[in-house]
Amino acid sequence: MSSVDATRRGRLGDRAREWFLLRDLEARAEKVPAEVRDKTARALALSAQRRGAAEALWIAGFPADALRLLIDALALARGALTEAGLEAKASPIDAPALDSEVTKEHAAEFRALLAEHSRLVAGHQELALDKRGIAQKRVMRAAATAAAALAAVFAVYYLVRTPRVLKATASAMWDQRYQASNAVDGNDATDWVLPDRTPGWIEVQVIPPRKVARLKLLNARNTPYNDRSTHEFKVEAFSKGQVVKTADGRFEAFSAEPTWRTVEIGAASVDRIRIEVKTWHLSGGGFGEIEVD
Ligand SMILES: [Ca+2]
Repeated sequence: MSSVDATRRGRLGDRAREWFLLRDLEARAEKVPAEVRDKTARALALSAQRRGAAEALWIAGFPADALRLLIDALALARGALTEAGLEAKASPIDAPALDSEVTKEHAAEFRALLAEHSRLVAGHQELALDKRGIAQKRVMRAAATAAAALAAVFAVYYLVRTPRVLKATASAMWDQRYQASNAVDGNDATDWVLPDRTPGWIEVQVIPPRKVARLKLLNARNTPYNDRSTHEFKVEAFSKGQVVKTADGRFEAFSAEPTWRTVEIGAASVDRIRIEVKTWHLSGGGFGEIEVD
């Protein structure tokens, strides 16, 4: 790293620190006695008001008076700052009396005076803020920066994250209220249910394909009827069309309470898992939820 880079980096660091801590601003504010600060702050406020009026007049087509008012605004700001010992005196500026006497050079001068006014006011913010005002400004800046950082983190998160989804299809369902998607909706109270006393299967697509350690199955209950759940089932996990794991399992009895079974899978790049309902308790089989870990 060159010394130029180091200096530049140092300057950036200083500016960032000042942005958050406002130490320079506070130190400068402390140097100005309270009564001087109040008087100067009032003069600067009046000066800002005149500048606004000058800009409005310029736009409305009264350039001569606009220029005079802006010169007046500038003189007011500079006079107050000179009195407070914060700025050097400047020589007076002349302005034409009639709009017809305003030239291109005067237009350029108007713009230059606006810039000079901004510089004077922005360079002496300490006069508009007491210690409490600076503390408030510091809090506002920290809060704004924290909010911006949080927004950036979320933006990056949503950009880079891959949505992980399970998509379910089934051989059949009792009716529209018991569709396959009920088994992957994250709601224990909704079931996928097969037609009465019929074997069948439900299949989940694992999007994107990933390593699956285990499958978790919540049995159906068909609340509030409590008349259906799976008894014996068979699991097949697939990767690119190949079966990578098979397992048999069972739920011993019907239970109106939510009942989970875990099936160890331990396979990589699983893209599909099929669960076959072989037998059932009471009127038919189904599942409340299917999860993969
Ligand atoms: Ca469900």
